[in-house]
Amino acid sequence: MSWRSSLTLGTMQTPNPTRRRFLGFVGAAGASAWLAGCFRDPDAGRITVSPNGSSFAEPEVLSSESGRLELTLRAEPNDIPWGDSTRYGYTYNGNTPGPTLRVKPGDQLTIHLENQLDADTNLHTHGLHVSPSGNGDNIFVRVPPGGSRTYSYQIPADHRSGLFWYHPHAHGTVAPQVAAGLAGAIVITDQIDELPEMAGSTERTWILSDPPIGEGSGILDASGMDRMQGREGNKVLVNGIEQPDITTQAGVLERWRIVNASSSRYYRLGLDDHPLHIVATDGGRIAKPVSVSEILLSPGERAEFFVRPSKPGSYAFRALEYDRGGMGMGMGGGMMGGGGGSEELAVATMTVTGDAAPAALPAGLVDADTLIVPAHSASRVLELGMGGGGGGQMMSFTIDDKIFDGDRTDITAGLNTVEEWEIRNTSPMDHPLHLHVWSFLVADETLGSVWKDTINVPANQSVKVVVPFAAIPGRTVYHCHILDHEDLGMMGVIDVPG
Ligand SMILES: [Cu+2]
Repeated sequence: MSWRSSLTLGTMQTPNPTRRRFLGFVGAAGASAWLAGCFRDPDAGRITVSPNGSSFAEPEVLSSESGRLELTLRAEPNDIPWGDSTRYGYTYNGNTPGPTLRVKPGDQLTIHLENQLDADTNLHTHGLHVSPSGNGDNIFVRVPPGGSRTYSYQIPADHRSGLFWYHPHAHGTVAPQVAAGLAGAIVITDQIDELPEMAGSTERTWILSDPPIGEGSGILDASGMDRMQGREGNKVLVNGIEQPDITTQAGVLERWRIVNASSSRYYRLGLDDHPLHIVATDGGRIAKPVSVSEILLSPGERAEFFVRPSKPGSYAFRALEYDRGGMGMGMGGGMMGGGGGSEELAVATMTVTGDAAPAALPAGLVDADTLIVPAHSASRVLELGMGGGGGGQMMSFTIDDKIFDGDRTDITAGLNTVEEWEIRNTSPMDHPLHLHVWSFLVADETLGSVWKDTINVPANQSVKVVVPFAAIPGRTVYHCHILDHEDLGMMGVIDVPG
């Protein structure tokens, strides 16, 4: 059995004062060069973004009231403010990321999607345990240019709390639309969020993206090689801002919720001199906080953790080097690419004032009984593979040797049964597998048993997950969350008949 961890516990990074000072200097220079900062224009309702050195800011937050949240999301191309210039991208209601939606278990969420793009789009609520049928989380429906559709999601009364997100899922256009900016956070809160340490913390939601930066729709084009490798931009943005600065005080409990909304980029994240006290993985909260030195977030994954600043200083939050493998075809030149190696990048800076003892962490979160892996009645092997591609043809990206066909059902599972899936990756690059609607349990070597909906399967390795097909029937998909791979066909259809 080969359980693998997507959240890895390494040794603590040895502090590197030289490097830290250097990054701090760059941050300070950026701040003085871009005095405009980040602010909300009350007339346009848009965030004006400096390319570098702005304060941390979050999208507009829309919260449910009396069990309901209803809103319109208008997807449209826009020239997004970028320093004293603009960059081309896609926005929801004029902004990227779109609004953060805060709801509770039992709520009804209604979203009127308007498509002002020149291609089909639609909406997926990533990680929500809601119906994939009818007007629910139905990714088979496509909304044509100029069209609209009303989505209605009944969030179960026993839904786990945590960070989820929404983005388009119209097969064939997903990677460019998400890369161009169409994403937003969904936060589900419950009694865990009311624990004194949680409620008293400084909560921040981070949407990480690496959009193409430039003018005109041509920036959304990607070469065949870029699509096979999975497109990556040159800059990492936090809520649309490059290298924001977080200002906080020693003794404050910072709580960060992070979603990797990049179409392909992996983030191996670490904060100088501060362990990360994990509270939740992408499927929900864990039993009690666990300290790690770094986390790896593949596309689609989320994490929630505490940071406990206690000493004054400026600390870099960085994406460390990560090699997610690559094509490595090595034939005829030109196809070597660079593989998927990401270089180290500064993501944000935390500036701490004062000197105080670190704040206390909550002793417990969810009841450990909710994390017990149930016995399974069926086992299944899924194989993620790459093949073909000779003679100048595009390489194929497959699950069980098949390319996506929405009219074909690949897996049928019984409602309220439990299956164990072994996901094998026979290719030389990592693929993060995401299953819609039904989260699964993973025995993480560091965190113990956790709920997840997206799991990285490293190159030439395999992982096992246990999936309870609980309560909600329907037909939907599982796929690689390197979204170019999904668009190229690395997706299958699962049906859980009611
Ligand atoms: Cu993939």
